[in-house]
Amino acid sequence: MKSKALVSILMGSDSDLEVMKEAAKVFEEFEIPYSLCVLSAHRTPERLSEYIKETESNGVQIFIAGAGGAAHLPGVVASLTIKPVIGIPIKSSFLDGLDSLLSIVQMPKGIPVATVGVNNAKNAGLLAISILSLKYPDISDKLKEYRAKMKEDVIRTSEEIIKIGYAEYLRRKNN
Ligand code: RP5
Repeated sequence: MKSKALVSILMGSDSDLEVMKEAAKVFEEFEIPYSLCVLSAHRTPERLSEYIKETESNGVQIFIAGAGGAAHLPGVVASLTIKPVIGIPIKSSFLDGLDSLLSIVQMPKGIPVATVGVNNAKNAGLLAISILSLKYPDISDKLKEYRAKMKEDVIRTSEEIIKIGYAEYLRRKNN
């Protein structure tokens, strides 16, 4: 069992936590140790830089960073480490997250950030797990099981809709 954090989850504000907790939940399900921290690229740049150094020297291998609006956190994290960085655009109040998405995805050549969909912290967690599975066979096995279960769930749903019809299926689902 690994005990030191392998993944660091960062976010620009505690208002991002409702979204970002979905990444944490994936790591809990896979029993992968992670750390979680609120730090801003704009408000706490020095602390952010120190934190990246500290967590890297403690063994963190992947950074996940979520931010909204002028969402510079993932890009700044990527500028401070050569570890993979996964960015999560957080849905913003004025532009629905398009500002966050473009701020994160349009990185300059040389400093990439792997960007997931708006608010899709779950996929960020799963992508991190996919990267970790290159190194850890136990994580790879769990990811294969996860995918197999997902496949079974879709097939079961499909069969149920065929059996009882879509209207009854929706009635039961919404009750
Ligand atoms: C970004 O601005 C944060 O990542 C957050 O998504 C957004 C709003 O921040 P607060 O107004 O909650 O501090 O820095």
